[in-house]
Amino acid sequence: MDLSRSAEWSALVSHHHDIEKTAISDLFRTEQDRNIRFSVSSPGIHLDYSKNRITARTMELLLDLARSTGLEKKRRQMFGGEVINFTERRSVLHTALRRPPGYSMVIDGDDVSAEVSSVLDQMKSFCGKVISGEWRGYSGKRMTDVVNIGIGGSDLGPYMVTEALKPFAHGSLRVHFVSNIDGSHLAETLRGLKPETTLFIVASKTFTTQETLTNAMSARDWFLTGAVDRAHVASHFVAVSTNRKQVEEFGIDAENMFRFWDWVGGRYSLWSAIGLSIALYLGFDRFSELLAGANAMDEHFQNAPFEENMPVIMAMLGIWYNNFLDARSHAIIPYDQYLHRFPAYLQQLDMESNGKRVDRVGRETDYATGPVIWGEPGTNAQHAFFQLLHQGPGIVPADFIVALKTQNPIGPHHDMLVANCFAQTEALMCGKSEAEARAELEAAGYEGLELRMLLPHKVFPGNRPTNTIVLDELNPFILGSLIALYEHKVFVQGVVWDINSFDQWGVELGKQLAKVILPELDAGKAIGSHDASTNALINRYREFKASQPLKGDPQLSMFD
Ligand code: G6Q
Repeated sequence: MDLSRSAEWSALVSHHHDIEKTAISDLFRTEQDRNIRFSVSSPGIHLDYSKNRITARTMELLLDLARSTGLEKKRRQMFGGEVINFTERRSVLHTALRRPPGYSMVIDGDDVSAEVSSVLDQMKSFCGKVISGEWRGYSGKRMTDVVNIGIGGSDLGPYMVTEALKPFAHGSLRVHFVSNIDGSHLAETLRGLKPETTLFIVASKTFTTQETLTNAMSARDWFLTGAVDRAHVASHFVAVSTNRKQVEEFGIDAENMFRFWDWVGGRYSLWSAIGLSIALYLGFDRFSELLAGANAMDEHFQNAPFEENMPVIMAMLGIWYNNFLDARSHAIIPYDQYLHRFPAYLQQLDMESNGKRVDRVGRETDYATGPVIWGEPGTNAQHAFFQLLHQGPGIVPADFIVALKTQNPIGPHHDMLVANCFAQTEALMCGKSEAEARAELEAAGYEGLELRMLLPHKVFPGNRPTNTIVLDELNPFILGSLIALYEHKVFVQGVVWDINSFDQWGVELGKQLAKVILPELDAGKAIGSHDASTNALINRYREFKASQPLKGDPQLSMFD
């Protein structure tokens, strides 16, 4: 289908011309029930999308477009385990990881549901042993610290969730995350930890990722500085992977390996055994609540009519701005410090899924696809980049996320946080007109040339769109739902843009590139096989290395 030449697309183009000059604040004046009409709820989550540049007609046309792309069928195909990730010949079944027990699904002869519940049982039993202290380290002590070693999808989700749900941790284990190949990440994480009480989770779907394997090997060296005997690795290193052979080659007992499957994409894997660090930190019951919350959103996404379907609505609003109002980025502003890693997590989820420029038949699209996702928690963000949201050129649609209940009711803090959140969305919508700015300046005693000089700088154009997502509370169930909401939003957009949201060839390239240069950094003679810039950079580093006095094994000296 030629999306940008379809009747549904053209209808949106002309509708945009019709309402281009309409201000959201004017619509509020004429539509008394606007906030009710443009709000939708699912268990624990309320989305108010009334502060958008939309009318009822806009939503009708956007949903027509969604329907015209076969969204209902493609949704069924995903949930039904069809091979929708066709460039990798894989099903996309992260939703099966959070289905309640008692359903049945067979893919390629494998009983998916039975496999999922067997790994969940293994996780539950392992978490029970580690948390209770039954699982002992080599010196007979219980574990106090868990270090998850993984990167990308094997890091961002669990890290974000454990940060978000800190108040729900049982408190007998600390959790740490090492992802970067920069040795400083590992060194700073291990500082203060003791080998005898540290449990490492090596989390890698492929078990071939350079960063993760190198960090794991260095962690094992550090561990052996205390444990000495390699046999002790068995009680301090476990693996989460699809690659049993590589796990065993690394020296991890297959007994201590938690499986998952190639039908779980890396960025969709926190629901699988990749979430082991979450389950250890919160306890298995809390992890189950996270899964139940995601499942509740799966149900909502599958069953709610498009008009009341939160992921569909958010996706189509994104398409409205991206494709019809030329907004190329989307901000995520959680008014919740516990969600400080949520924008980074969503960057991967969204940009790795929909950052694609060719459609499913390989043609370059003549329409924009995945926007740049960015953001930081409020209120901090207000004191930083909100200037651009309010007065910068163009619009940056933004999601404001806030919880009704705080986990830390200290004096006026939560009221102030909430007030700032609501005030910002109101200000972004209303702006400040030239007449209002002039009146303010005059009241402050400005006149003549000085007033005219200042005036344009004091005007806020307004009409800047936001969604407000109000959570009852940031708890495991609701966080699970919130994450699944964004997963499905990304899915819907991928369907409309006719791209494969589930491969990541751009990431695979990154896994290859450094392999060529790494050995050249130790070459005896100058490198000349790249472009002049790359050659010079390599040679500059080679010369620096050669000028350094020889040390012992750099790997071990880090832990001296
Ligand atoms: C996610 C991506 C990517 C991946 C990492 C880690 O969807 O594929 O972020 O998760 O590159 O890969 P491994 O888990 O295989 O180490």
